[in-house]
Amino acid sequence: MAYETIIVDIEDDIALIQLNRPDALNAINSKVVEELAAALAAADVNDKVRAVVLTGSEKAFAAGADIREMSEKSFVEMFTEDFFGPLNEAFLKFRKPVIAAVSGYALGGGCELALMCDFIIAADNAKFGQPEINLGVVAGIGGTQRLTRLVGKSKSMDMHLTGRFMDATEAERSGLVSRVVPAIKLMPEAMAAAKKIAEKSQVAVMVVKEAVNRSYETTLREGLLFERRVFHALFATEDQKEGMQAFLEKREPQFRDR
Ligand code: DAK
Repeated sequence: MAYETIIVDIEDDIALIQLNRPDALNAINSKVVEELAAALAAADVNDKVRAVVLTGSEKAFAAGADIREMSEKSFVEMFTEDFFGPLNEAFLKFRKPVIAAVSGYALGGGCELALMCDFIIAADNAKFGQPEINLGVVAGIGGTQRLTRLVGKSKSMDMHLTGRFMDATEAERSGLVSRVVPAIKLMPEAMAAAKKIAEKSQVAVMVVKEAVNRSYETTLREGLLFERRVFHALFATEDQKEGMQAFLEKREPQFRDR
């Protein structure tokens, strides 16, 4: 499918989705939302896709929601159009792993888009921020919730209230990103991580994603029970037998997603 605002390239089990609005620093408008949701839905049903890497440009992962598009909107328009709602839903529904490869600005909705991914690999030039306060609004697609869970109340309040940017070093120290690499190595690193995931049993990969995400939704006791039960359930798969047998035979496992 041809898209206007994103580029999708599927190769070697990985879907690489690149935001492509360079003139607006990849600001997220309705078309981006529509196309990202469509690309994820397509990747979900495509057996050739085992992991997704989402990226932007060197200068900007995404500089936020498109201020030009939303500046004149009324409450009724925002509400009835459910502005940005479909993007959140598309990520919540998507069961394969998504890695955000962030270079440059990830601000406002751009930071929140990265936070919707399963983990973030950042280039050393990455800058994260929730500067909506400077526009007289507040984060609207997860910033006050997801960022707070990752970096804690104090730092989240600081980011949302002052609108300051966080560099890659601080982002890694705070638990916002999983690793920081030199900008030139960002895409090889993200693609290699996706490739590594693609080699695993897809059933186990999807279970990991569900179990980790469950930790945000439930009590520790319920989460531990959920984890134990899915661990038990994986013993019904051929991949569990193959994985453990391969270890005992000192060879690489051949997973078949069964
Ligand atoms: N929207 C539209 N255009 C943007 C943009 C944005 N967010 N960010 C940058 N651009 C455009 C600029 O207008 C400029 O366009 P031209 O003037 O050349 O036509 C071009 O990109 C280059 O930007 P600059 O000239 O400003 O580049 P600089 O290097 O000088 O500065 C910057 C880079 C990233 C520091 C600066 O552009 C900047 O501060 N951008 C705005 C960052 C920002 O405030 N982001 C938060 C946006 S508010 C919701 C869910 C989510 C949201 C809202 C509602 N619901 C569920 C209801 C999210 C809100 C936001 O994200």
